[in-house]
Amino acid sequence: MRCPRVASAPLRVLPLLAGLFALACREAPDEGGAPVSPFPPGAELETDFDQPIRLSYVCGNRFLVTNAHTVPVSVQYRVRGSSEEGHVDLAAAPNEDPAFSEAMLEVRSRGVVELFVDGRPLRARANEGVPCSPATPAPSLLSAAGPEESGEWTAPFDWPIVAVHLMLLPSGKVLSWGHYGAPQLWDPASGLFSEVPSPVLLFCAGQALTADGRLLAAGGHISDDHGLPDITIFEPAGTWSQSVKMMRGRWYPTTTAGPNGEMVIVAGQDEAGTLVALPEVWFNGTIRTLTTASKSIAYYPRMFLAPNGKYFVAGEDWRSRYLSIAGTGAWSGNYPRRFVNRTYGSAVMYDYGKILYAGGGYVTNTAEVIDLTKSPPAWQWTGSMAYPRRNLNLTVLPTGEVLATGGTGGTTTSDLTQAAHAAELWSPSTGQWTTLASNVVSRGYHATSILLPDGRVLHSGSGDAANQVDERNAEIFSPPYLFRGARPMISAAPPELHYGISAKVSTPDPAAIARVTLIRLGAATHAFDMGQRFQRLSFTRLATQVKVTIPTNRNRTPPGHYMLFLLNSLQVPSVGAIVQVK
Ligand SMILES: [Cu+2]
Repeated sequence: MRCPRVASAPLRVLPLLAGLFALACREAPDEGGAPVSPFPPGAELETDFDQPIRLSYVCGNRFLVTNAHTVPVSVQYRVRGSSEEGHVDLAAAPNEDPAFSEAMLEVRSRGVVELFVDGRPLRARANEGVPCSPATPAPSLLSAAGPEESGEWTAPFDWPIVAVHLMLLPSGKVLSWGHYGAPQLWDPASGLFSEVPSPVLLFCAGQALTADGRLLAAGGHISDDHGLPDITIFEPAGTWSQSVKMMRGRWYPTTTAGPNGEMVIVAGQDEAGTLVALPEVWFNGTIRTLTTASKSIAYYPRMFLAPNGKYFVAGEDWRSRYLSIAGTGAWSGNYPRRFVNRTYGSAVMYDYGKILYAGGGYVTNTAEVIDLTKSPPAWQWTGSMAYPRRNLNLTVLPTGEVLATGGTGGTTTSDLTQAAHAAELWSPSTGQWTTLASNVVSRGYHATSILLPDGRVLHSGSGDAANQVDERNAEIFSPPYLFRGARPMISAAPPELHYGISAKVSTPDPAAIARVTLIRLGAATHAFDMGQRFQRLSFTRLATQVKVTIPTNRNRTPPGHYMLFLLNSLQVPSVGAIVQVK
């Protein structure tokens, strides 16, 4: 269980607030007569990530107020241009992550909401006029729908450990590990497990596949909040090796594969429990530190290789940013999300340069998207899920739709009373979510999901911490597309696809193929899959094949292993062929 207090060593509230007031008051217009807003023009656009009391817009007339102080605070609000006012009592920040309390504020009038403490102006935030989510559909409607509309779950089946980390390997087998017990290799074809003991305890490491198909895990577990400096590699032959050590330990880091075979490692807590501010870049058994890119970022950052070749950290911090690993490294940009607190929300690159971020916090059903092919990029609202959830997993499907599984609407890490069982499917074309079939097992903290090559989604984990039930089992979801008639078939695919060189994928009926898509193999933990990324491939139809070409842009398709899918016009995918892009 993770309980860091990132930026909140006990705060001396009064002097700090006084400082804020002084600043705000100095900027306020000094006029008598008619009531004038004490906030400077444009104040509602201000970003206030570093401030202990934050105000953010949610949807409709709803706002969220958060308090990072370790004492309760009462704030007053007004709605600009109306007589509406009131107050919000904020509890002290809890001693767990995220280390702030929050309260929903729903106002009657549409207008800028202004926040005050003891009558002094603190923050203002515009009402962005975003509709709130549709009502949760009635369970009776859902159970009436067939699998061609709502998909279908298998019954839970045994898994030898809690699969806190869940990875698809180039062999098509699934590697998993948790806190207790040896890592396990599962063969989906036979259903059999084999134990693959690791040289160090990899619980809470950050893992992703390298360009040549090795699973690289950065860090590991000494104790809660204390990480190992090891880099441990699972080789394709099924054995472990140890690479060069990092400069400091990392517990809760993220590892992201780059365009030239480099593996970028950020965040995590070291042997002493201190956040490691400097990223490191592993390449072929060597490691370098980005000495000019110091930034303390919390939790497993939701990081993606972006179209510009930099690494986009979408969260969990409110402000998204780019990390450049050129030279000694640099951070740039400042793209605040629409929703401030997405702690243990999930994020996925659902198309080239496009990221969906959903859920998280205490607890939201909202979601937002950003398009990194635009400059500057900006987060935009998309549809909200039917169920609020944190510790959910987002998994991109061969269609480019995104499946949300698991997680809980409970406001503490171990509260599974509000567990979300229904899978939900997000459409990139409409921005709307559809509620699908429900699984059986409540999966919250340490739940994991990955896409299998056969187009189903493996959902496992939950437990091994936070006094939760240890779920040593898994369930598999078959999305609706598997109940919509015959699947296209890949009769042969080349094991390697080379940049800029066309390759032929054999299929009995090329005329039926409407789309070709590519998804990097998944590597999920802590509500985030560090491996998966989706893209569409252009193709041409031949007599018994489709011809595809991997674009030469390595930022689009970093080298490594992907599932290649053929889809027909009903959006039914083939079984994916695992191919290596190089
Ligand atoms: Cu954990």
